Amino acid sequence: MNDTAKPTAEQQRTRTGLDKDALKRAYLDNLFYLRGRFLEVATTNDLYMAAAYTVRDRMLARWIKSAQTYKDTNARTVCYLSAEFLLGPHLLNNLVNLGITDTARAAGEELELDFEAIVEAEEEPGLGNGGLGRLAACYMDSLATLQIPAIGYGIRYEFGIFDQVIVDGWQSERGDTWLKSGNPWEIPRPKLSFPVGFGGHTEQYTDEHGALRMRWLPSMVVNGMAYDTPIMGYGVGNVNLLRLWKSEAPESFDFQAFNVGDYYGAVHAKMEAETISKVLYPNDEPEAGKALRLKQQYFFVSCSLQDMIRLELNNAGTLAHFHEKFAVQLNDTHPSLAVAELMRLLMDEYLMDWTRAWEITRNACHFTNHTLLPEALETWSVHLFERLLPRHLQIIYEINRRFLDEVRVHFFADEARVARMSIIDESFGRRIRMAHLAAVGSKAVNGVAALHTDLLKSTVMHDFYEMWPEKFHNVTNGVTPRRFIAVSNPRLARLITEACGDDRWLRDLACLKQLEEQAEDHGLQAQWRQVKTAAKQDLANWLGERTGFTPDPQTLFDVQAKRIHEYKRQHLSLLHIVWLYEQIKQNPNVELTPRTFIFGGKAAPGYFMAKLIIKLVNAVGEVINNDPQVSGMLRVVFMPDFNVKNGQRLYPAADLSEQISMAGKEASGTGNMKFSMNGALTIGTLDGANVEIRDEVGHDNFFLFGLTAPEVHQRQAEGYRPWEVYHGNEQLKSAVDLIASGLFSHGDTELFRPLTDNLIHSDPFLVLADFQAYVDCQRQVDRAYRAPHHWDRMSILNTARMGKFSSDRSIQDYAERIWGVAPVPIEA
Ligand code: 4GP
Repeated sequence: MNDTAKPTAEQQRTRTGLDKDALKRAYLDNLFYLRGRFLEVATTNDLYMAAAYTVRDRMLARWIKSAQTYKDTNARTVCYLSAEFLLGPHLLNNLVNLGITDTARAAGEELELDFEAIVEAEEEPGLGNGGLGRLAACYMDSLATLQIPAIGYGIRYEFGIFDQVIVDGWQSERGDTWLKSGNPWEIPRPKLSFPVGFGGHTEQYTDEHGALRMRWLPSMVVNGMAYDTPIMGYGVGNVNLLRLWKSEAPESFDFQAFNVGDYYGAVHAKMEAETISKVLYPNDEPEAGKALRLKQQYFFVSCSLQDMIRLELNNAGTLAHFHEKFAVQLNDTHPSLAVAELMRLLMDEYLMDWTRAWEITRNACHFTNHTLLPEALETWSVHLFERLLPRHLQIIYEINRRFLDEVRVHFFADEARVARMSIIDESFGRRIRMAHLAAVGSKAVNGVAALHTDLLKSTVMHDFYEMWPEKFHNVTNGVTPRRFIAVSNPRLARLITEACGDDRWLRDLACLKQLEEQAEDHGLQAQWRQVKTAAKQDLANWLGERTGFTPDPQTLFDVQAKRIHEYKRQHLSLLHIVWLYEQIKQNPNVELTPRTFIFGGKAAPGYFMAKLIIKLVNAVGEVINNDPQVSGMLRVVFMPDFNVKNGQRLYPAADLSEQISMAGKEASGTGNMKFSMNGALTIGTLDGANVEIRDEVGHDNFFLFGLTAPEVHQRQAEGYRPWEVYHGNEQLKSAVDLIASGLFSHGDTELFRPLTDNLIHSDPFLVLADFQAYVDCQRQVDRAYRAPHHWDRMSILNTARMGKFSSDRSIQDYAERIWGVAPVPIEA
């Protein structure tokens, strides 16, 4: 842009100023020019869109300045490759990060707009299943806030995670149509697109220097088109880029077919191409029809790497320093094809030799593992690879051949080890182990909490750890306090700022420590409790509107919100509830703290047992909530459609956070951090990041129960017999039997049998083994809640000691220990 084309300072102030009048003018302008509406006739969506554009306009100058500065300084850049980004609504988050929430509210008031309704109108982009997708979003927020140049690369799914509705107590899935009213945050880049091939064959040829080379002649090519979303840092000028790829048919797709009059054939090819970015796969699903998922993985990895190569060639003119320019982070195994694709691009397209290409690849990539669950450790059949990615298969074979030679030398003559470590699993039909590919092709491998990393090193990646101990790191997860305190819980944010004297804690969460000295202060405690009660009232009202049942905010809100999975053990909590119900029925005067149990979470559409657990929550709720004898003591409610937006209502309102997975199964958890930051106390096992949370908040301020990971291992090794536990504990037996009796299923004794039978006869996640410890621990919770000052003190201390669990700390860890990247400050 030459100087005369640049807007003047005055023009810029009116167009993108941050004061109230500028906001009002810009808002009406956007409503008029972008939506073609005036206030009196605008729909809620128009009003929201105008607000979003008004906010986006205020990010653009910073975005462009960031991009320009990163380019000019040739800054080392993090490329976060993730098949999922579970972003949550943008509007309020961007207002907070820009620091103009109050001004925007005031501007809205003067225009007589309903600010809350406008914020509420935003459809969140649900481009992730849960854990690792939400983590990616928190990391994007922290990267920008820490002023680290970064690009998030992923897929622009047309349909994200399904919407959950509850019909007759069962989960029912509805297609997520987040794009139907328009997405004001993204900028489409039709000219920024890359071809991605599939199928076909490879052939050898001799290049002009007489060297033998390979080329791949795919049988199908699709294009990946970029859609860019700005990611604002908090209180800084840095705005990073989230670049999501949409698949399209190449422009010329229809010519041939049209010439011979095959209109349908042409349209079919277009549809096939577009299918690739159509829908997010739900996880926790049994394997089926997954060729498309492999296509998705390759598609976004290839587009992203081609884009990085373009950037580097534009800037440096050579790829020799690609790995110095980019730190590529593979978010789980989904993008691990990057290892093979980068090799292919460097060798086949840019004619590098193997040694140099491997050097670059191995130094560019880094790999995070997010789960030890065997069913989540991705493998793909060699057969499928042959069909879809024949060139990559050759490259993987060659990587493996060279790698296994190293293994043979390192672990002298240990062929069993060679078979275990091979990228190709030969045991059940030949399959490619994606975690092995990622580990071999990466400079660093990390787990997401201390316990998880230890287990990674001692179990699934043990051989790799023995070979390359220096490659292994732990980076404990974190979450962004901007979204999960400031946006979700503005009352608490205000109180914290007041108590700390300033809002530095939002950029440096360790500052919350200052609250510690005031934890005993009855004045602060009273305000703290007021804030919690107000959040509980908000949630109660919302639940009342959605479910017809309004919980009483004076009761203890006991919340378990996360994906529904047997290892997370929602059914352990249910057994406790049923047990409590029996206690009250047998003795209506039993001394109990009145509680409302709130569950939220989606089950994978094909995961029967998880869906049955949802049905059981609702069934138990139906009976208990309608039993006048227990009303006032015990209530159960299922929050439908748990997503980022609804999570933001839940975290502030919880008194007790349930983190009760079987030890050794939850890699980290991040909900545990969100609840605790908002002053909930945790009841939990020594699993994932619970271990570190407990160490930070203090053992006295955490309700611990259950078997440890080594104890779980031992119980299972000895031959765990759940029926003995069941027969040996009368109260447990009676709770299980009550579920089986039909009391919660209108007399149907078959409905919940798969669940109760599974518990009694198999119980793979040791629900029965932990039952008594859990019930005993819940008794302690009950007593503690009846001592309000004591409880408030523990609650304040939980928030005060959460500094470690800011995603800023996690990103700082990655930056220093793994990526070697430095901030490039852009002034606000
Ligand atoms: C999740 C883990 O289950 C969870 O413990 C962890 O906090 C989160 O990743 C982020 O690291 N895993 C997944 C997955 O989401 O799909 O494997």
